[in-house]
Amino acid sequence: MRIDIITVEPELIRSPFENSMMKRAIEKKLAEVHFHNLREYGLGNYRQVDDYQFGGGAGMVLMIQPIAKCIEKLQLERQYDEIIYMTPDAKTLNQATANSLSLKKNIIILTGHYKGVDQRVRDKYITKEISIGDYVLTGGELAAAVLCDAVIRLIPGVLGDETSALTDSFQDNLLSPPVYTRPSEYDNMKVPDILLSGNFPKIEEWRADKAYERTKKIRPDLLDES
Ligand code: 6GU
Repeated sequence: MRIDIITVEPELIRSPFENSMMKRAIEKKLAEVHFHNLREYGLGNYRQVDDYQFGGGAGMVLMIQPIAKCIEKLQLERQYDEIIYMTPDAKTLNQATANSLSLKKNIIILTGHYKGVDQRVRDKYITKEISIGDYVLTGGELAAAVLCDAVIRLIPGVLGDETSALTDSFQDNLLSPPVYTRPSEYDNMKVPDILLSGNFPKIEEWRADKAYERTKKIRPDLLDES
């Protein structure tokens, strides 16, 4: 999978890709990530990328021409399955979206900044808009890193069996059950006997019950979805 990220803050977003799971995925050539500094496509000697909004109001808006130039240059080189715009005024990212994006070959992610991008960018180029939650970040860069983490870890071969994404919270719309490790007793708090019993069918049953219990208590809305 190839991901092209268009941003005005490439340095802000780089480090998650240089560590941990995403670094390994890139080293194994299961994912390829390229950063494009929007400023290099800016207008005039000052490489302008934003301007005041028509109609007045606080905050700058990213202009269409630099974004168009960058996207169209990329499109000359390959076909893109999705051109995604990260913005708080969109549907919230969930596991189903991450699963479906992990099957794509080439995607572009455009990150907004300031007041966002000129609406005509969204109308002309964007095929999917994603928010990562109901709160406002200063820019879409960190949100893009979150999206990439959620997607890249699902690419076959990125995770080993022992960390398989198939047992994650949300993969079946349930939160994960509690987990324990040594010691089996700490400060009078004991690990549930069932987990030490060696009875694996019973352990799986216990985990399923706990996952359901936890979901019902903390995120009952998940039980209503599908
Ligand atoms: Cl994708 N961008 C920004 N700026 N804020 C957000 C977001 C995205 N998702 C949640 N808050």
